[in-house]
Amino acid sequence: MSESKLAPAGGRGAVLGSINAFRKQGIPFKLLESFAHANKQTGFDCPGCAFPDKPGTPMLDSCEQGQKAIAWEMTRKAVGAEFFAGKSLAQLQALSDLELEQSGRLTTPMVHYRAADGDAYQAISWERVFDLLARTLKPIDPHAVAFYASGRSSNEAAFLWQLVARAYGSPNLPDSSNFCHEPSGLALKEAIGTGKGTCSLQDFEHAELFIVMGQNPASNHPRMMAALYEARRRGAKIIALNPLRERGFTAFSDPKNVSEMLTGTGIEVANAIYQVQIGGDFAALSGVIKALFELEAARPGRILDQEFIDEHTLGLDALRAQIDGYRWPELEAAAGLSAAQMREIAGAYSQSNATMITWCMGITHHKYAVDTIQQIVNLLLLRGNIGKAGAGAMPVRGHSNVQGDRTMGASSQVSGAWLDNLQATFPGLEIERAAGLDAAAVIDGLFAARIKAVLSLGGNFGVAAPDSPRVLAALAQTELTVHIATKLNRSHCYPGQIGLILPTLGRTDVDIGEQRANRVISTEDSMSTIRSSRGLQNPISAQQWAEPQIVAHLGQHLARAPNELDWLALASDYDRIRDAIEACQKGVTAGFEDFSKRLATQLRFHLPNAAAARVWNTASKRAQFTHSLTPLSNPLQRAKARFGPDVLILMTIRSHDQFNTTVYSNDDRYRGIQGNRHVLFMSTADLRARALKNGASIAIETASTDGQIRCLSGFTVVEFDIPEGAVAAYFPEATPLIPAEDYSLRSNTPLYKEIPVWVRPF
Ligand SMILES: Nc1nc2c(c(=O)[nH]1)N[C@H]1C(S)=C(S)[C@@H](COP(=O)(O)OP(=O)(O)OC[C@H]3O[C@@H](n4cnc5c(=O)[nH]c(N)nc54)[C@H](O)[C@@H]3O)O[C@H]1N2
Ligand SMILES: Nc1nc2c(c(=O)[nH]1)N[C@H]1C(S)=C(S)[C@@H](COP(=O)(O)OP(=O)(O)OC[C@H]3O[C@@H](n4cnc5c(=O)[nH]c(N)nc54)[C@H](O)[C@@H]3O)O[C@H]1N2
Ligand SMILES: [Mo]
Repeated sequence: MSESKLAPAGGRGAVLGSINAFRKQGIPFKLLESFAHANKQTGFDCPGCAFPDKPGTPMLDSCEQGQKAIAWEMTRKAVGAEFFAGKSLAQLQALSDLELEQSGRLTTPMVHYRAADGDAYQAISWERVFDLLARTLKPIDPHAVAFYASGRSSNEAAFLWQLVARAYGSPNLPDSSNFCHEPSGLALKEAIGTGKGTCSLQDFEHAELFIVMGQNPASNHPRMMAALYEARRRGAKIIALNPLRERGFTAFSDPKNVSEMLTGTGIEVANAIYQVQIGGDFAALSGVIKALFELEAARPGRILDQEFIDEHTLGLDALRAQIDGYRWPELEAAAGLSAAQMREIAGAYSQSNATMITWCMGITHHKYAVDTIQQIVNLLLLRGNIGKAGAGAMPVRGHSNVQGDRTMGASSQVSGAWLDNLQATFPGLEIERAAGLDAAAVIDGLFAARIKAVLSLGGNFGVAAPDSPRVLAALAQTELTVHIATKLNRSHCYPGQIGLILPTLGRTDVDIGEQRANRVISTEDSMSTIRSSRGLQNPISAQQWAEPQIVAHLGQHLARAPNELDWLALASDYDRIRDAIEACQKGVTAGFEDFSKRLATQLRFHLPNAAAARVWNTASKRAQFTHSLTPLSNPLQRAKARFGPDVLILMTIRSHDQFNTTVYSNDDRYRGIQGNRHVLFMSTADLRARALKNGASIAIETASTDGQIRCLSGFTVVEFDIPEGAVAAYFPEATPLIPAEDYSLRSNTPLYKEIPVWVRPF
């Protein structure tokens, strides 16, 4: 569909989308009403994305995607024992992701025994769950067990999760960050000494220029879209680097703007969209830096922030030498942009007094993600754009509490100081100190049958991982799989010898059940705001336990020594968990002093960010310009050299109607797609070169050298405004094409967005 025929992003469509979501889930109007009057400050943290919300705004705000996430969690539909009765695994596996999600909330603990007669999940009491877990896990080498966490749980649950794993003896805490912003944390930590974004919500009000890279905020961070819309209205400039002209950038209407709502119009939010080649960002940034050096040479002393550079940084000369070595034709070919375009970006950048660069998965899901993010930092440092109002480096996180999970130590790599603090706070436990396996290493371990058990605090590991059919099959070969989950998903359909599905409360649910005090939980958003969160809806089943309760019972049953810790007492009062968190953060993360008290009285507070205060916790105590040996080529150039001229580069992306592996519908309103998720977006030139017509049925095959055949048929090709040589398809449908062989350098993030493929009619 041509861009002009599409309605603007946001606006009327967004409001209708929210209303429909609640209606479809059968959520009573009365509840919605009480909900509408609740204030975000006292209600729950949105289970959608990690972009902060404005304090004081109502729970039902204008974010369509947040409302969808809430509505789908609040559904009154239930998946109880009756749902599973008589259903074989094959029958469960035959359900689509949408059907699994749509079946409702999990309400009863379920178990599947591979060896038993019959092939259905059966109900099991909580008591038996923990006996079974203790019996099964105790004989296994803890290093053969993985504790995966998705970023939806609370800080309190995540803290207990890593404590249980380490007390049991397993250092393996892979998490959804390994699939997501891992390169961002690593790159920032090395360059500026802080692994988190340096901006706050106020910075959005002061920035003069935003460079938005590899991100589709209209679908995935609508609250950021609204902030960009406001910024554009006040005169800030917005530049997007993206192979696609995402709808939010070309036309967006704020659902709060009545006249735009009534007329169905929107404003062009981005001043310019540069359709960079997939994986061409390192070259594009290098070109912009080269152009900036050219400007500086023409107007010495006027372009770079020399004072900042002298006082705060190291390494500019090496960067300059690297950039000088790049020639414009090479930069143009690798970036997929012209020298004039890169000079244009540099021109806009040189005129802005406060620039923020934001990025998401279009940057991190690549082989050279760490180097690319460090090139972002280089560009920012050249004009002192870190640690001043309206400026900064802003990785926009995915899951609502993915940043918090990491702060809580739910990661395979934590500092020695953290482990020391855990040990000192819990002297009765024997804390495992070894470095653990990340998600990529766990996948390898599953393939090699070294991993015997996988426990998941949320998420859909087998589908979120690359090479999903192989990972699901490997999960089914383990001795034990455990899923603490709100909703049914495909990973649950591939149990190990013993498979458990344990129903839990979500953010929207009132935390009742066992006697517990201070039942408010906390989360941390992408801008390091810790906030309290309290559910508003009564759970649909008393068998849904709160996450901290489940994890504490697990700890109690896995105890290596009697009386090592009274886990249940610890989880009986969430302030006790928070007091333990506070003790463990001493000397590790600043800002947790008086945690419980401040959470109760202030409801939200910020963790300080050293880099934002121009304190550089790097080895040199300076911000570091980084130069790298990254080859100046993009994935298409590299793939053509290996696989021949017909190869294309595939990126797997989200539609407007999904949350990660959770699919809400088969439509993608903003890209004009209806009723089909098995589509491949392709340029006119590539269609012609293959004598394909728009709408043709095709097969896609991965080009790889590992001997595995990965091929998907039944896809429809859609003519789209995308660079020649680049194609796009939705995740998780296209995930079986992604080899779990090659990962992002140093950060081990799967290469979800640079898959060499061939496309042919089918
Ligand atoms: N409603 C909703 N909200 C979400 C999610 C969801 O699924 N649904 N998921 C959450 C999570 S966990 C995350 S991580 C975020 C994801 O948020 P995004 O990163 O916005 O999600 P993707 O769809 O993966 O989009 C990647 C964008 O990068 C572009 N891109 C791909 N490759 C390249 C490249 O090489 N260079 C550049 N410059 N651009 C590229 C694509 O065209 C696309 O616009 O959203 C979070 N919020
Ligand atoms: N091909 C491809 N693959 C990708 C990506 C991509 O762009 N392309 N993106 C990657 C990214 S960025 C990410 S973050 C990962 C996401 O990977 P995951 O986090 O593993 O996957 P989700 O789909 O977010 O997990 C959804 C499930 O979480 C459970 N859940 C939801 N809320 C709660 C809760 O409050 N508590 C508990 N215990 N469970 C809950 C539900 O059972 C639901 O089915 O996927 C990655 N995979
Ligand atoms: Mo993510």
